[in-house]
Amino acid sequence: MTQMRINASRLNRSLEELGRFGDTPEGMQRIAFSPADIQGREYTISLMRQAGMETRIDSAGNIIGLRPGTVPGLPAIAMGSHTDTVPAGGKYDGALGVLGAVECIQTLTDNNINLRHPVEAIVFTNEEGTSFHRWLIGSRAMAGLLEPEDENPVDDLGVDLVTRMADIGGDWPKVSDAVRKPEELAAYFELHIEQGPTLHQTGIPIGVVTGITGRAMFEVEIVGTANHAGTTPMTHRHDALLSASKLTVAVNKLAAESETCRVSTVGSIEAHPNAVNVVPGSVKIGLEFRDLSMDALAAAEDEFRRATAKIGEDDGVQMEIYRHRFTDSVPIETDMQQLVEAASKNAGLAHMPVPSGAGHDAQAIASITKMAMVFVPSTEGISHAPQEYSTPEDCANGTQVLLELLLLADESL
Ligand code: HGY
Ligand code: MN
Ligand code: MN
Repeated sequence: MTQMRINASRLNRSLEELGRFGDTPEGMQRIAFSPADIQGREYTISLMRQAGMETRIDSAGNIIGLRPGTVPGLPAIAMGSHTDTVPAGGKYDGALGVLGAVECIQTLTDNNINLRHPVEAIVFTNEEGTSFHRWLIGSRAMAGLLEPEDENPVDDLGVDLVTRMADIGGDWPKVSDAVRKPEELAAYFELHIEQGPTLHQTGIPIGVVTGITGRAMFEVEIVGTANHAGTTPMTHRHDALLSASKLTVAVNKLAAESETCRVSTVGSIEAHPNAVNVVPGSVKIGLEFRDLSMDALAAAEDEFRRATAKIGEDDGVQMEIYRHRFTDSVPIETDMQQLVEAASKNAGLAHMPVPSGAGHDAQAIASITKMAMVFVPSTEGISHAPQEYSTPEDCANGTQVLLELLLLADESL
């Protein structure tokens, strides 16, 4: 175990501080590009500078803090995550990975330790995708994985991405400048809360992430006939909300009953005109499937399309499916998992292999460099909710492992 220890109280203080930006009685509302997100980004930049990093914002709005290395020409070892949250989210998702990275670099500075490699702490833009309904925007931009649909979408308030990016210091028309070449990075490490129950239930403090889930995401517009709720006979209705409900049950059964994929969720719904005395004329739902197997996601899409067509026919409603590009699942290389195991041992902490059911910036960055992820327990496995919580000890443990990982990588890569 190295003598160098991160400063646990400083780390947890910064988590509390960042958690103030966007905190509401309903949970965290630090949605990407919002005023709270901008405040959280500015706070994080101030911590990076305090830790002695040079900071910059790339054209995709990613914040990159840099601590130079001692050996000229070596690629950087990067660590990071995101500071944006889902609506009514928690204080630890993303925040721990960013502030843990900053704490590691602050600890190096405190101890006057200079590594061979340059070290970077990165805040990726709009990881959650709450804004624009497209996730991993910053990390996919850095990895050169943007799609035509990312060119300049308009958000739910009618503001385009070029404008939102300018608000946070990005320059979306020049987003290609944000692309990093593989030779620029030696590795990327992401500390994150597990967002599931395994570590909490087993009492093991560190998760060695074995792979990150794939994801298929769709929106469906269901168009029926708006009509008077009091006068329209039941046999004369084309009730879009009823059809949406049948589709919701069908999507749920894909995972819950036929086990076509690991999980399936209808997470958002908009009914129009959303009045109790009007038979709903149109409804928009957002849904997603997740699985480590991309074949399972393809099978789920087939079953979902069949169910959608049948409900449309039976109910006499129109069904319009919008398919987002699938996010590929990413296995984590054995040698990188072994590095996390060694780092956990150096930190004197028990560890176990855990797959990630959540998506992460690491799965985009994996396409340009080696990567590894470290998990800490989520109390009761809860996340994406105000009850999301990881103890100060768990947060400090994960950050210590991140520091040990950085030191091992600096020697071995
Ligand atoms: O949705 C997710 O899996 C992640 O929290 N963005
Ligand atoms: Mn999340
Ligand atoms: Mn996250």
